[in-house]
Amino acid sequence: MDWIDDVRQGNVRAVARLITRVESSAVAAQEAVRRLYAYTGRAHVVGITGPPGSGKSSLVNELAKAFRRAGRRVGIVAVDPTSPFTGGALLGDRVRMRDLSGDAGIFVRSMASRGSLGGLARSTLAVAKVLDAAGYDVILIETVGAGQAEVDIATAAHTTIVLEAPGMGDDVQSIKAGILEIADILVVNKADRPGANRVVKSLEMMLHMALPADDGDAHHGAAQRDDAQHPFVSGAPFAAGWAVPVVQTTATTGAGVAELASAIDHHREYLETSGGWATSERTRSRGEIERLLRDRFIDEMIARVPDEEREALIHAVAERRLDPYSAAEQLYNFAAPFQSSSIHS
Ligand SMILES: Nc1nc2c(ncn2[C@@H]2O[C@H](COP(=O)(O)OP(=O)(O)OP(=O)(O)O)[C@@H](O)[C@H]2O)c(=O)[nH]1
Ligand SMILES: [Mg+2]
Repeated sequence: MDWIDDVRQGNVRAVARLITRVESSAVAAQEAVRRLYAYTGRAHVVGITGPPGSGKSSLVNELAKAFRRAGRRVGIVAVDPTSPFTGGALLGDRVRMRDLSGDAGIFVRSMASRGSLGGLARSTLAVAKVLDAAGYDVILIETVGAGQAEVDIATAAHTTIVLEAPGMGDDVQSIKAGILEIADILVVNKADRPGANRVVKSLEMMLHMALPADDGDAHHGAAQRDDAQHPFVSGAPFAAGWAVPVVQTTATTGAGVAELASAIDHHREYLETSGGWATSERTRSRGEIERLLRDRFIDEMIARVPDEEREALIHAVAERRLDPYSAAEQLYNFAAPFQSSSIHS
């Protein structure tokens, strides 16, 4: 039969095979998403970002186990992992047995973001869609919290978790102001370490200061993200609002992980009851289309403009013989692939 049926039935080998194909070629990714997209949209996509070494992988391991205990199937995508997932330890005995019978409850895939312009690997979202279509209920995407990756994950996920930990260059100053705009849930991991309370306090203070004077609602996360571009349809306000929780965890012992798992579930419920889920889907769709377009433009440009000419333009800009706008315009005109002028939706 067609691979589609195998993937939709959650056949682990078929899923693994398809993901390998999706990762290896943009054409394969396109084909896979085109055929599977109609079967996606059920999974809760959760992004986990934070500084290197803050415990993202350890926490994702523990979260996966917590969701498994609740009978949920979990897909994990780690972008640019420097620390390996624990593999065997990840799968509890029962899960491992089911894994053997071909019904794995946890699927883990690591990928490098190398070659991608933004922070997310090009194929990350396609891989997440394969897992969604394969029936994984929760998809955890780990990315290191740095620049574009952070922004990308926030537009790609329904729920964005930002991790902090004590002893990471430490102190309030090291916590970037921008995280409040992307975080739906803040986590202070390594709660067993000295200084954890101070990090919690700093975050709570930042949250408090960020709260607008009276309309304290309709403020955070997906709501705010989309609101910036598209005012809500009137009559569908975020009545209850979402108060960003600060959760303390110790990934090495599992302490606080159940609370985090339930905060994640609450955020989903909040999105569903507030209309935020649909908003989040639009935000995600917009972000993804933009990323795909950007990638294609760059690909097109690279394919059409010989390396030497591109390098010559770069040199000219570096040496102030040409300004960057003019260089970009030349490349754009060279590569612009537009021919057709009609759009179908
Ligand atoms: N004490 C303590 N150590 C922890 C905790 N969580 C993780 N660690 C340790 O911190 C180190 C980094 O953990 P990782 O899970 O690899 O962190 P990460 O954020 O995934 O790291 P990168 O992927 O490299 O950015 C490991 O040695 C963990 O064992 C915790 O809650 N308490
Ligand atoms: Mg990691």
